[in-house]
Amino acid sequence: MKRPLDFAHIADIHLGYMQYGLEARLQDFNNAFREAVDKLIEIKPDFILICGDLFHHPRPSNMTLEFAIEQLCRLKSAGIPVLAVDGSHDSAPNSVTGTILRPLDRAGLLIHLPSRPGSCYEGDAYYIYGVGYLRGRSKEAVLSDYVREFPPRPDPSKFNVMAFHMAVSHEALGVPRHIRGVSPKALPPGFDYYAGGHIHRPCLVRLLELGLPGQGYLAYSGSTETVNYREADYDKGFYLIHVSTDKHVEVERIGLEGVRKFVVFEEDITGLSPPKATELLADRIRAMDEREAVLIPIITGELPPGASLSEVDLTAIRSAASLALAVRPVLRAYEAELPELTMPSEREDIRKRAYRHLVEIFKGKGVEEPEKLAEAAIELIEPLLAGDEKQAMALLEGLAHED
Ligand SMILES: [Mn+2]
Repeated sequence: MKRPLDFAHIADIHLGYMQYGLEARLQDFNNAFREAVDKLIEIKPDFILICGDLFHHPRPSNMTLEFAIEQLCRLKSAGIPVLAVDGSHDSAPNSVTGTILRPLDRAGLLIHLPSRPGSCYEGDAYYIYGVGYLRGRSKEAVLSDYVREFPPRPDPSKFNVMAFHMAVSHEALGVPRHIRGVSPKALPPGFDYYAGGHIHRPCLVRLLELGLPGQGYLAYSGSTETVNYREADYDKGFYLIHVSTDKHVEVERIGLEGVRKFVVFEEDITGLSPPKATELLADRIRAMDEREAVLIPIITGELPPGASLSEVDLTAIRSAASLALAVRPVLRAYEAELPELTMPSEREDIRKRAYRHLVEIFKGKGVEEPEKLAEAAIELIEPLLAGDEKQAMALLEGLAHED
């Protein structure tokens, strides 16, 4: 290579995402990008690669667009070119709408790789090939179609980078199993660095480890803010790639500090009635409460027989915090299946079984004196079946007036 090269790899910025309907969360995504831009202006790399999902929506609000333009203008003034591909969130939803990245390209604020001839951009020391998010059920098939239509032409005398927004399946990349991605072998060969977006967990893997030729890496830079509470633990930031003239690659992680804190914790409510479970969770929220944090209690376990999930008072749990920005309970507990009733032989037996069954249901609902209520329910059956309304009313009134 003619000269050493430094470039930044960033992705999944999700501008315009108003998580939980909170203006503060929308600002968080803006703040994370602003912090990244601050750092990038200081670092002044040769170029910046945005590997998809700059925006959370294909048609961002005017406010979000204004913010993005402001930041892209700052980079332009600093003389740092921005190259981008679209992601699953900001790619063209249809051919009429098109992608938001095209007008930004036309305005000279970024280079939208897929809009450029050959889906690439070339400098004196680098060749960058970009593939945005590809719609279609078989990602390998749509990728191979794309590569056939726009054949990549990596230049061995330059540093060759492929920017993409898709999941690559390999255990070293830790891509969740439910995400069907392409095999590393489906990627076009000849690149020194494969810069990925779409997977929000940062990951840096040697090409050799993926069975690909070359000394470089395949990397996901991860997201810049927490798009889903499951990603709360992942480091937020981007990569800075240093390449020497003999193509020796060193990758540096640049972390973002101003990211919103999430406190995610699990609480098992097995055996508790819904009111008791609500109480326990409210207590836990008060104990975990933290200024400006997002609290995510994950409620697990099995409710007692007869109790239903809708009886867990999520509003009471949410309002137990006084310092946190928000409390967002995740209800993963399940309702108990009631024991199956087998046909008894005697009439007396069915009454006993029904009684025991009802006691369990009322206990689960946190009813006081469940035995008394179950007994009354059983006694009601006979007059109801006989159409004896008077007798049924008398029983009900007796129940209401007893205390
Ligand atoms: Mn994303």
